[in-house]
Amino acid sequence: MTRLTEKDIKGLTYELKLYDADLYRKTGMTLLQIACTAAGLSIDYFLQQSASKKVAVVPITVGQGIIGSFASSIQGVTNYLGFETFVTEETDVTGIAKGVINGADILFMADDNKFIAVNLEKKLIIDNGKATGRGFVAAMQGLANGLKNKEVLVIGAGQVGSEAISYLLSIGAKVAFLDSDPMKTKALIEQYPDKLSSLKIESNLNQALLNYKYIVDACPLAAFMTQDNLHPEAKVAAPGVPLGLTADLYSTYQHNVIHDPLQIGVATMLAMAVCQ
Ligand code: 2YC
Repeated sequence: MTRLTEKDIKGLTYELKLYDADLYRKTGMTLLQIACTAAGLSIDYFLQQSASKKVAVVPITVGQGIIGSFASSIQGVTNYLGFETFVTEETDVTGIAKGVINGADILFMADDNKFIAVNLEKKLIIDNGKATGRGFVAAMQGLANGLKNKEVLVIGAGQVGSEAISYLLSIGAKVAFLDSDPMKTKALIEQYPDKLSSLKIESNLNQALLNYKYIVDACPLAAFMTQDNLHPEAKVAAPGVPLGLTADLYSTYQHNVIHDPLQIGVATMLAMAVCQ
């Protein structure tokens, strides 16, 4: 996924209540329900875990370094979902050590290439890309009143897109996808030999956009969805940045769009990390 900037996430923590209310209006699901649905665990179990498990977020300085508000935004989401969370004062290895010493059961950390949650007790690594793909499909189920037997276009077959495809197939949706890299397309088809009747490759983005009501935008292109090239009743799941819709379209059409820079991905990482 494209690297965040502080501008993308500033204020996220303070707006979580409003964000969750908006999410509920669009999908009929709360952030908690979306995360637990995507992770396949009961809300009761998640809440029971929140009473006893502690989360540490460790800032990582390697490569392009710290992103302002990144660690505190993660803490904001895990706190909001009921888990006691602290951001370690130290960074990198010292931060990891301090997190464990101060009793964290789950660590969140990200370098320039990977953003993970680690369940220390269960030796489990949850990747943000996978969690984001599942979380946004779970939210899309709410937006679409169920996706079984419905046709969904997934744009981009990278980490987020390929997990979205996998989850969509598992809930009985009919998936069409396209990716600029033919190798990724080929790899995906080979991954699902028994699902070929529910899996279709599209080759022309503009043509595909007009033909599908449900779209998962898992590609790094900015502002390629406009008033003119979308299905008139399109509903879009658009994880992360940059946003695939033009700012104009998003301002008038956001009631049919699920979009955030971190929230659903982090919430789903937490649910997948506490797993039942
Ligand atoms: O502040 C820090 O600890 C930095 N090392 C965090 C770097 C995150 C880089 N990754 C991204 O911006 C995006 C995430 C939204 C998920 C994947 N890439």
